[in-house]
Amino acid sequence: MQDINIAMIGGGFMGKAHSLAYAAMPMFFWPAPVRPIKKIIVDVTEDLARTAAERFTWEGYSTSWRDVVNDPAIDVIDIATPNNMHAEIAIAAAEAGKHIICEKPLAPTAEEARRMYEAATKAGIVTAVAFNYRRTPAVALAKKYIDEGAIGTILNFRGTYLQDWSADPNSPLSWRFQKKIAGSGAVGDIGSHVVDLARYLVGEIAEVTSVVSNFIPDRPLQTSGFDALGGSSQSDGPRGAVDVDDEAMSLVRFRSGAVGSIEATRNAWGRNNYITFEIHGTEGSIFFNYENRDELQVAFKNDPADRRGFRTVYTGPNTPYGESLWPIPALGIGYSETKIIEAHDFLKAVVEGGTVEPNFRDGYRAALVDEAILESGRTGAWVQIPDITE
Ligand code: NAI
Ligand code: SOE
Repeated sequence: MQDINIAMIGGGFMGKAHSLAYAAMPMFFWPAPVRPIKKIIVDVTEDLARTAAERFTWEGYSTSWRDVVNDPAIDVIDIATPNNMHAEIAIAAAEAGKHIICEKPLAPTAEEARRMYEAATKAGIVTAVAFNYRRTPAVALAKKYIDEGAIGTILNFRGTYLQDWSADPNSPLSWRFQKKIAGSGAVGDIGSHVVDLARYLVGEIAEVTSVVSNFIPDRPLQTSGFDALGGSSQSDGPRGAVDVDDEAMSLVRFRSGAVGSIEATRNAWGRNNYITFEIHGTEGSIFFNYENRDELQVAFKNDPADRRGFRTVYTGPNTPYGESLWPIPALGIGYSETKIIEAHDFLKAVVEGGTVEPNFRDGYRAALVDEAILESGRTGAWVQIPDITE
């Protein structure tokens, strides 16, 4: 089994998720395509980097992503920083010939995403963008049914990503509310996941029209050294401006002629990680809700009329990725499993010299859709998604 030396930039929330995925990948996928070696983790201060290395079991740590990107011992760069650093690190890593997995959204703007895609294409490296929800087995099962024609020609896709961690106006001014770091708000942060699912399941989006709103114009400045998502409510102290969107609702038209909607908000009390899609086709329908992620709801036109209706299929050993996960359906798929599968599929492509999806091309296309949603929110018009020339 080949060793692949990984360096990860950013030791926060995703630093934890990706570290766990590299450690667990060979336990699930055996024989594993590679042995992932967690060589170096990078963060902004000595203390953060050392703590991340110790906690997430990396061999070493650094405070200089540039040194690490140019280290000849490193094969793969994993970018898990806030969005504003993705492009600079990825372009340097591509120029150094490293394979790259980058967190979503690929970049704060489509222009930066384009530069990342072009640098990667020029370097001939393997890339992945971490839209991990595709890797939920029930989502992969939905894709299998669609590809097999089980629901016929797709007519309609209704997708949502609803959370409530920022619904309290006194929850802190995370970097996710600052345009210079995040690029956009709910649109890039969570709407992008729905855009990815829509592209994966239905195909390219041709045009969008949207309502994009901000309801909470300022939030308390953070006092701890860590970025907090929701959690602590602070009604005292200085506040800073929120200059990104809180919420977006879009109508979309796919190139296939199918229509649909995409909604994203982090202010929906009672919704936690409510990623849903309902897809209607000429032969049946599919419904998925990530909060019940072992389940896929399906309804087929050809069922006998007195039995027709949604039924639940639980993912397990006989559904996608089943042979590597747990031996009994509904034993429980978690967020970690989506990241473990993601790490497997990416590293397999690295060692086999292949490609994996979603990659930087997909990240760039998703960024174009995000940008069209935001533009339509400003103008009220339908906005077309430009073609990518290869
Ligand atoms: P975080 O704020 O928890 O962690 C980011 C880490 O990067 C921090 O430790 C920070 O100090 C470090 N960092 C910042 N600038 C750096 C630099 N120049 N060099 C080295 N380290 C640097 O953020 P989180 O939640 O981990 O988000 C990171 C990325 O992952 C974002 O792009 C976000 O959108 C994405 N994300 C994706 C998720 C998914 O489900 N696919 C879930 C959560 C985040
Ligand atoms: C916050 O909305 C967040 O951490 C997003 O950044 C992730 O992409 C999402 O999957 C979970 O929620």
